[in-house]
Amino acid sequence: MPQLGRIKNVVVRTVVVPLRRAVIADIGKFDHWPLILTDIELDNDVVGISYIAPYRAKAMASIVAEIRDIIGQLSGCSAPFDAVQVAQKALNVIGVSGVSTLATAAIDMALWDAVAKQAGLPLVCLLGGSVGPVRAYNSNGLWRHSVDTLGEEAKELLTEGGFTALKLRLGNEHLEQDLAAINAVREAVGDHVDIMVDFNQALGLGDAIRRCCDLDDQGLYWIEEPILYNNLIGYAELAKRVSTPIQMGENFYGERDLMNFVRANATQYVMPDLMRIGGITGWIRTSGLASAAGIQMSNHLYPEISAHLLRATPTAHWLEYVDWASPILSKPLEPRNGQLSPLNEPGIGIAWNESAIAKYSVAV
Ligand code: SMN
Ligand code: MG
Repeated sequence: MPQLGRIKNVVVRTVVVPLRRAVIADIGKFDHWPLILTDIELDNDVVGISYIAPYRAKAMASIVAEIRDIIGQLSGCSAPFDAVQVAQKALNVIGVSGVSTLATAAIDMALWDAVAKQAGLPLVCLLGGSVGPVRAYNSNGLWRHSVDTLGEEAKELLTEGGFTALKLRLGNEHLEQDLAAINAVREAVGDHVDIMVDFNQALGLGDAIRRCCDLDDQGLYWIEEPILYNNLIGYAELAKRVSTPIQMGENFYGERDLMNFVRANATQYVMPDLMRIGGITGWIRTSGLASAAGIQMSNHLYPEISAHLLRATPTAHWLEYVDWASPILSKPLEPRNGQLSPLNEPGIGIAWNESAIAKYSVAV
């Protein structure tokens, strides 16, 4: 009987890559994007790889240290389920959310990559699905910069891969400024493009109720994270009062966060982020709950890996497309007709461009 290999060696590297368009949102401004790359080599020579993007370059040192700590607890075991159990038990004493989950996710995804490579299957096939297209929106722009440039940028974003849906970032001080941003994009793209909007937690609850109700007649596809991500009671109030569907979940840490929001009827849509939800294991657990609750589920970032998972997610909704990891990938995804297909090769959908990694490498 073939068996999973055992962990022989782990290499964790850090890079900071340039962004084509600076990210400007209420949570911060970023013109570069830090990535932690984890390579787990097994004793059968299979190498499982993953990346996570922790936003802040200076935060990488603590996460890398935690990845190494967890690897030290695994005693060579390369089964993702077992590894997550060990990591969650060990990290319980310092808190399972936050850095612990990010580090666990990095390891979990590299181990799933190794499992898929040992099976000789793309991740989606290992999960019982098939390789094929996923409907996507282009999230590579429309940040909170001057309203004068939004229309042109919106047109560019549509042509970058035949997209029919875009995400615009809001959360300006005054309603009129948010309306001007929506109008600029709508006038540029016409009536047949779906516009999602994202507040990145900019508003307090009272202001959010007022602002979202004021935007209800704008034909927006969803309103994302109007208030602080963990304000469960506030989201329940918003979901009840606002007619445009509420989207959130990029800051869920593990499947229980989704369960709590579902039980409170606190959101219409969810969009877990692989780094925070607990990697592929966390996604699988979460997608089961979303399916049972009948809640449509999109991804946040990590399009290369999420494309596999969405094709095995019963309530799959939209793929968020960003190309931020593309500078260090040898086979970046190519959007066509507003869709993306997961890489049709064994693994979770990523392969390194080693010379680019050397170029963008940073010490932590
Ligand atoms: C976002 C993602 C990454 C950095 C800043 C903001 C945003 C999204 O919340 O949903 O794309
Ligand atoms: Mg968001």
